[in-house]
Amino acid sequence: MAIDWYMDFVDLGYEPARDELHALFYFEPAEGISKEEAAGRIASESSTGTWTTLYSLPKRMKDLQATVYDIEGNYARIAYPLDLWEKGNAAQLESGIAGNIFGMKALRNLRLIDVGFPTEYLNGFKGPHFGMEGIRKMMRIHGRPLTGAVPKPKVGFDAREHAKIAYETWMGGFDFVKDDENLTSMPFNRFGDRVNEMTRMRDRAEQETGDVKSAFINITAETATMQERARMLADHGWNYVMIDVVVAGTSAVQTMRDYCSDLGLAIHAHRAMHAAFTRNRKHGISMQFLVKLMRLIGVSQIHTGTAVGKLTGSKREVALLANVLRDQKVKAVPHILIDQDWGSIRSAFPVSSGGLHPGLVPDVLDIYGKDLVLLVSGGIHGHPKGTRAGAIATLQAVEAWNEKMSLDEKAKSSPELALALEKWGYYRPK
Ligand code: CAP
Ligand code: MG
Repeated sequence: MAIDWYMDFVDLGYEPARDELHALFYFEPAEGISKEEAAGRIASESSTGTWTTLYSLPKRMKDLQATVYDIEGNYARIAYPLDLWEKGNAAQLESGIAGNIFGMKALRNLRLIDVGFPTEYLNGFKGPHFGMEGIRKMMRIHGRPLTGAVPKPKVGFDAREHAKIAYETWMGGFDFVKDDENLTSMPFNRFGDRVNEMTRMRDRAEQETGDVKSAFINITAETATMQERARMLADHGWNYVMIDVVVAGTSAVQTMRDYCSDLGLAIHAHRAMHAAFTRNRKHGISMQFLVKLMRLIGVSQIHTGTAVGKLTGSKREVALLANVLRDQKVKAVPHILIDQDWGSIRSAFPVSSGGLHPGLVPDVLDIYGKDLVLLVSGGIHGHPKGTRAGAIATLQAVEAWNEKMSLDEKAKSSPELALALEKWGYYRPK
C-alpha cells in the first residue's frame, strides 16, 4: 500500500492551460530523493497534496492539483490552476508558492525564481496608480532620470538639520530627498517635526528654483500609523510616501496602495531585508519575484540595485529587474524570467542607489538608460565642497552621459565634477 502520492503531481507531457499560473523553481533534492519526486513534493506541498495517501479524496482535488510539467537540470516549472488563488490576495499567493515548501526535508535547497501570472490573475490587482508617465507628468520631469539623495549618516540629524540638508540637495538640482530605511519617528527626529521642517524647505526650494521638489518620507510602521502619516503628508502637499515594503509586509503594502492612491500619493518602495532571502542563488526568493509582486500590488518604484555600488546584484540581473518593472511585455530568459504580458498594469520605476558617486553615474545609466530614479547619497554629501556641489557634480555626470562625453572631458568645464573625480575617481565601493 503506497503511503505517498507525490508522483501524481508530475506529468512532464502536460501542456499548461492558458489561465494557469506558472512558477519557475531552482531545486536540489535531498540525498536519496529523485528529481521527479522532489519536484512532485514541491507541487504537492504548494497545492492540494500532503505527506500521506488519504482514505478518501473528493473529485475536485484532482482539478486543483498543481502539475510539474518541465524539469531541466535543477530547474522545475509548475503549473497551478487559477482556482487555487484568491483574487487580489498577494499574501495568500506567497503562502502557496513561497510558504512551507522552503522547509521541506526532501530538498537541500529551493529558490522561487519567477512566476508567470495569467491575465485572469492580474485582473485581481490594480498595479501602480501613476505609472512612469504619470510620475514624470506629476514631477514635470521628462527625458532624463529622476534624481535624489538620502541625508547621511542614515539617522541622527534632528528634523531641522535633516530639512536643511534636503534644501541643499534640492538647490543642487536634485528632484527628491529620501529618508533612510531606518528613519521613522525617533526622539531626535519625530515624524511630524520632519514633515513640518521638510515642507518649509520644500516650499522655499520650489520658490527659488521654479521646479517641483519632492521627498520619499518614510511612513513605515504598523498600518494604522502608516495611514495617519500618509494623511499628514497629503495634508502638507506631498505627493509620495516611502514604505520599507519587505518589513512592512505584503498585506500592509496592499492596504497602503489603495489608501495612498485615494490621497494622490505615489509609493517609493525600499527593499530593506530583501537580501535575507534574495542573495543566496540556491535558496530563497529571487528579486525578480519581489519586484514583480510589488508592481502587481502597485508601488510606483522600487530599489533594484546598481551592479557597480556597494550592494549585491549583477549588471545582467539589474537590467532584467528594470525590464520586469518598466516593460509591457517581459520576454522570457531561460532559468531567470518567465515571459509576462502585464496587460493594463501600469509600469513602475526602478531605483538605483547604494554606494554611488558621480564617477559611477555613467555605468549606472549604461545599464538602466534614463527611465530610472537615481539616488546618490554619500556620493554627494561627501563631496569636498558639500551637498549642493555634490548634487551639481552628479548632474554634470548625467549631462556627460547624455552628451556621450567622458567624465574626464566633461570635468574640464565642470569644476564640481572635477573635484568629485579627484576624491572618488571611478572607485567601486565594496
Ligand atoms: C544608499 C542607502 C540605500 C541603499 C539600499 C543605504 O545610501 O540609503 O538604503 O541604496 O540598497 O542606506 O545604503 P548610499 P538597495 O547611496 O550612501 O550608499 O538600493 O540595493 O536596496
Ligand atoms: Mg538607506
